[in-house]
Amino acid sequence: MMISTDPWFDMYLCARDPVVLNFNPFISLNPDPKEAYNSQVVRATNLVVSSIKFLNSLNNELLRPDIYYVNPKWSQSRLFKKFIRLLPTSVSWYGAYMVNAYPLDMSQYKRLFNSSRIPKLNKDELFTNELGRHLLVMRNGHFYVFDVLDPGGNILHPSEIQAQLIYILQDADRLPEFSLCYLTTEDRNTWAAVRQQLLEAGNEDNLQKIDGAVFCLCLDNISPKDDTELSHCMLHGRGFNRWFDKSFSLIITSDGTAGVNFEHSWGDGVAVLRFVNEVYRNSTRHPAIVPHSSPAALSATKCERLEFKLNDSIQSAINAARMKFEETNEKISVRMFEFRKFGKEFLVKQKLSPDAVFQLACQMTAYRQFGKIISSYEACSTAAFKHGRTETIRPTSIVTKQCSHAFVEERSKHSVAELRNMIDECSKYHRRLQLEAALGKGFDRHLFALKHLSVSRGDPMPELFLDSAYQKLNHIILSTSTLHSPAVHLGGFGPVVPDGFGIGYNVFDTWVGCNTTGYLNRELQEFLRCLEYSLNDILDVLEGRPLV
Ligand code: BUJ
Repeated sequence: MMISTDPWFDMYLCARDPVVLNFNPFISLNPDPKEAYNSQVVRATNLVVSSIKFLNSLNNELLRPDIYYVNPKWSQSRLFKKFIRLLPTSVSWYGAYMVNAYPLDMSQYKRLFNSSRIPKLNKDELFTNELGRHLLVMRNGHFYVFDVLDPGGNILHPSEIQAQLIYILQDADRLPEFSLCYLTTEDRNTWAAVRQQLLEAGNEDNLQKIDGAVFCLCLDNISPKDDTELSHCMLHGRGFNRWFDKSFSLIITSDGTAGVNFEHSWGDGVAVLRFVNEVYRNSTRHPAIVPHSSPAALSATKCERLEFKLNDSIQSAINAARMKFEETNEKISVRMFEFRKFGKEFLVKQKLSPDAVFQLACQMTAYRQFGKIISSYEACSTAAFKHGRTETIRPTSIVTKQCSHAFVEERSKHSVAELRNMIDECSKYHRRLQLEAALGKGFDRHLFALKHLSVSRGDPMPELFLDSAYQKLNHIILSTSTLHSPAVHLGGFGPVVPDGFGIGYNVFDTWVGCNTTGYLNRELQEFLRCLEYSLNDILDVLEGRPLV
């Protein structure tokens, strides 16, 4: 049976570009505040245990629902929690609605664990094995699996998980000649064909173990020296220690830095962020092991190293994938940006929307750099709806164009009060766009659905979709996404077009930060230079100084 979100799944699953860089984003975690808990094995063990606790809560339907609170203070209120708990499930939604709290769709969570995207010719498939009880661990390009749950759903003792991880770190001391991982960086049709060869060569059991594992833990043999290196590591890594098709991979570097790289077709940032928040909180507040905990004796459980049968044809496919991957990695730049002169607190006092101000700054920047407005995208969750995924907020509008034009081309023509007024208008308008998108009143998914209907009926393509304006609108140069969380250190994703930028950002309490990616390194650098200029201009006007 066709369900209403199938076309959106198809959009992802039919895409033939590699998932790495083109689709998979990453979110990296803050370090554990207790310094000594950040060694690779301690952090990995604690995060694995917290992740499995999350999985158990999910499976036992004990996970608190995701709720959007119009008045966030309610989220902390015991009275509210008690009130909701007492209501029968059939009416709990109405109870929450009465106090302006809106339960969100959580249907994506069923694919968070035990899931993989399987490459198939022309359209991939999503696979989930709810019965899988084993963890997939990658080290130096080798694959290991061991059970982290017993048949009754009990978590393996943390000291045993610790022992298995220590064993794996010792065992995988060198790289394999051919690491299968590179195949998951391939374009999807090529990978689908090689996967078929792998199956025919007798690797079915191993592939099933990978696909159905609870998740993939990547124990990396690298200590990133700064946030740029960390972003490269989390976004694409070196290819040989990732399985990019897994619903998510928890990556832990040698210095205990943790992050999640996730495949995007099954779900969106909201579900992954909830998971990240919970495991960060649980692993730091209730760590399963402490730095001097002794690992269990190994005999209690079994850890299996997966050995693959690779013929000449598969080996050359791995080599080809590796070459392509390394070539693409050479081209992608990651640049961090920090603006320390204001943040959310200042903007809120100015009665402005922090998100709107950041987006306006991006619009001004593009106007300054390219001399025109360009196609821009801000991701917005539509989890308020059943099976909701995302809508696009279009930060480019008549008001942002006028404001950008005034700031870039007519710097001395307008009074400070006039410029301030324009910023206010942009903020108001952006708030409206955000609300409309979240409430399903954006236009992008509407047009997407109309196009889908037309194609599925075999109609000739309506002119609208062939129009150059429509093409331009969908050649997204500025692809942006934001998230706020005390658990998150960094995040990022690749550009969606070869001449575009991927911009993960956050307006923090006292500063503005973004992590940007792009294939055009010089343009990306210039963008960030102009962004700083734009934010300074905005600050000048907000503090009553004329533009110079
Ligand atoms: O729009 C969609 O349907 C999904 C989008 C697609 N796209 C990434 C192309 C916009 N997916 C998401 O929005 C998920 C992105 C998850 C990562 C978000 C990263 C945000 C980074 C915040 C922290 C930055 C701090 C920098 C400090 C220097």
